Amino acid sequence: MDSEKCCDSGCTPCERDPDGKEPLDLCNYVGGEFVCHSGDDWMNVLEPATGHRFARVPLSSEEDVGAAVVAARKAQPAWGALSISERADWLDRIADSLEARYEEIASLESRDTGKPISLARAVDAHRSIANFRFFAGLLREHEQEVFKMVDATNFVIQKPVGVGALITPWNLPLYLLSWKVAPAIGMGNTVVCKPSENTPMTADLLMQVIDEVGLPAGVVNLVHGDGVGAGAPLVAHSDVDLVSFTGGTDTGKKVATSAAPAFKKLSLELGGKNASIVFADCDIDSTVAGVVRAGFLNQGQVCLCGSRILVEESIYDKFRDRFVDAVEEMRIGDPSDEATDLGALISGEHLEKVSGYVELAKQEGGVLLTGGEPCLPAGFEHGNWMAPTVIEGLSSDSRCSREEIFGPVVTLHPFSGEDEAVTIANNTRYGLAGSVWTGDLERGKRVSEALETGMVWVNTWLHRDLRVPFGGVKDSGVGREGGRWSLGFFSEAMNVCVKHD
Ligand code: TXE
Repeated sequence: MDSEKCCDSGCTPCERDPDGKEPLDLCNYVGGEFVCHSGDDWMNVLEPATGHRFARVPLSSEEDVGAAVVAARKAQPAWGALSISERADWLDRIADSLEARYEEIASLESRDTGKPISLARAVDAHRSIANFRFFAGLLREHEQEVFKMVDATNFVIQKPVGVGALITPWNLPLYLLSWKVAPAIGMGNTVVCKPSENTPMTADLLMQVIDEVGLPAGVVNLVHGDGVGAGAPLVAHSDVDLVSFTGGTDTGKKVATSAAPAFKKLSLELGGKNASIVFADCDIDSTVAGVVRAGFLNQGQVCLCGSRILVEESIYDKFRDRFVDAVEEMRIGDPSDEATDLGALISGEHLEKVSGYVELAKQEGGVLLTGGEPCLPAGFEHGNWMAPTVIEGLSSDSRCSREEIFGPVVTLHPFSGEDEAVTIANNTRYGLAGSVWTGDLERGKRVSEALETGMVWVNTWLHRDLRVPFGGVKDSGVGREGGRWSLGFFSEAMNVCVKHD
């Protein structure tokens, strides 16, 4: 993005920054200090809803990444030597400080991502604090595993891995960054965070909090920048022992290619193309509401979104009509309005990608039942807006039915019988999540277990217990985080076998 243009319409920032203020220039956070990046390349941070520039993010380089890794390495021995309960106390201090800034997190996240303030409050701010509190509690409960033999005892020691690279995307910025930082430092690692260049603001706020609580210097570091300039050098850095990545599948491949030869511990949480499977015996009122939420939460920009809706033939027409009515009732517009259900998409580039899939759907024989065009709420002409879109009539083999669109676009597919539902649901390169809506809970579990995914919800969606494993299969990623799976990933298990009489 040209630093002199704040959007593709060619206007200059001064015409578009209504308050006329200079944008806030963000800094990196290295070794306990806010520092400028070594270069002078910047990227504008634009409000997705208005296109207004409100900050600039540094495009850091390999040199900046190197300094952050050095700081992390230097801090790791002392940090790793603390007791697990001492580190848990630090997580609670961070949570307390975040809690005091709850509303600020919500409004900043809403402004930075374009999501409705109600969502930023209920999901992003709430969960970011909960992540630190949850892992503080889990660490305190964590007991060393001991396996006794007749003549020996095995002690399992979970040691820190070392320096971790935590790379996060733009859809749930602080929610996902905190999900990684908390267990990573809780298990004694030190980290270098690289948030998305599209949504750097709450990562910056987290560094302010970390600075305020006085976390020892170098335990958490942050380098802003894009994938090529900062992300890739961070993954490749010879002194990075572990990489936890959440983002797109194609980028995940690049990360894996770079990390694998050095045998770095690697966790990849990637894209999804999840099915919501609706059986005729479902409670249709709660199912329509649940499947609309699963399809369009965060403007469909969640890897867990149910973007394919499979409906048992006998209720297809009735469900379709009820579903489209509910979609059309959603309010799209000003993210700062408490009544808004749908905000803007993250960027003009992403809007173009999603719009391209709608055009492709038409070419693939799809019929648009609602939506399908960019919409511009009054006063938000420079935002990235798309009306929620519902498409039917596509083959389950079509590209739009198998590829991740990651926007407010869902496809409807009728099925007859469980086997066909499972076949359609599994007919994609992804395998992250799904949901099954039925009055028969045995069937709900049976169909769930037949899905090639890492997670399934029955008669609900995104109902999260942080103790459970989170992750996917196939092109949705490798590994699991969450609960003890996070503690396991962010540590190296060592067994000490002590012989006795
Ligand atoms: O993700 P990227 P983006 C999907 C969704 C979306 C697509 C791209 O389909 O359209 O991914 O979104 C950093 N080495 N999801 O562009 O490119 C990058 O700077 C190291 C699903 O946000 O994967 C950012 O911080 N790092 C996903 C992070 O990786 C690199 C949520 C993610 O960027 C890098 C978001 C590289 N070579 C998008 N290139 C989910 N699973 O929820 C980029 N990065």
